[in-house]
Amino acid sequence: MPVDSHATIEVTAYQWVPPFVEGRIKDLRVRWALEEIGRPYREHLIGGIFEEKPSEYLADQPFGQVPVYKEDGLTLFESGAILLHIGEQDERLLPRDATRRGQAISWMIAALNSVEPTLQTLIVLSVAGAEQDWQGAAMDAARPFAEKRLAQLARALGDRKWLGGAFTVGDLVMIDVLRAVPAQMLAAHPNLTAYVERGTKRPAFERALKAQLAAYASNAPRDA
Ligand SMILES: N[C@@H](CCC(=O)N[C@@H](CS)C(=O)NCC(=O)O)C(=O)O
Repeated sequence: MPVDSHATIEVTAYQWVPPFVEGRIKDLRVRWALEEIGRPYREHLIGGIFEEKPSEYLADQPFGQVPVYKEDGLTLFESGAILLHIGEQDERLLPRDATRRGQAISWMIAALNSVEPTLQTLIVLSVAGAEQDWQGAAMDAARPFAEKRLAQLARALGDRKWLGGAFTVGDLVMIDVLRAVPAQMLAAHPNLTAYVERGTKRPAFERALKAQLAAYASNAPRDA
């Protein structure tokens, strides 16, 4: 429901990405958060992921990435900063109570800063190292860092439903980060597998994913 061409909030997304990253682009986090609180947004589709970004776009997002978020003259980049801003507007994503709020922010930063980098290294090596004779050794060297973070996270989550008790932006980002974990690596931690399933079964997540995929479906290049 929240995709609405007349909405005051604007979220950038790509018109097209290669199939293997469909559903994995980070505007999804922003769409998901807005779906959770029922805030409408309009999409600003900026072309293909590999296209050079125009200077006007780089003025908003210096690294030429998505997402960018605009609302009433405010322009934000970095999904974490955007989610904090959205959370400020609704305690269903960011509790007002200082302790629970601090936990939610801590888990969100942990997802972005402690867990995601270990997984990104593996992803970069799997793409950039494809068919290179050093790939296996490089991935073997990087994998223990990701495995250690997952084990630590599994221990911290324990048998709780969400990291801070109730669902927050911390869970939203952590679950999106964990979606990139290879299935057999995640399977070592049944509680993390169940956590990701719980998050991605939320109707708001399902609507956000559907909206992102719909943008690609209507804009895919003919020769793709
Ligand atoms: N730290 C940024 C990362 C954003 C990001 O990685 N965006 C990717 C798509 S998921 C992108 O636009 N990549 C294109 C590029 O780096 O040129 C955030 O969380 O917003």
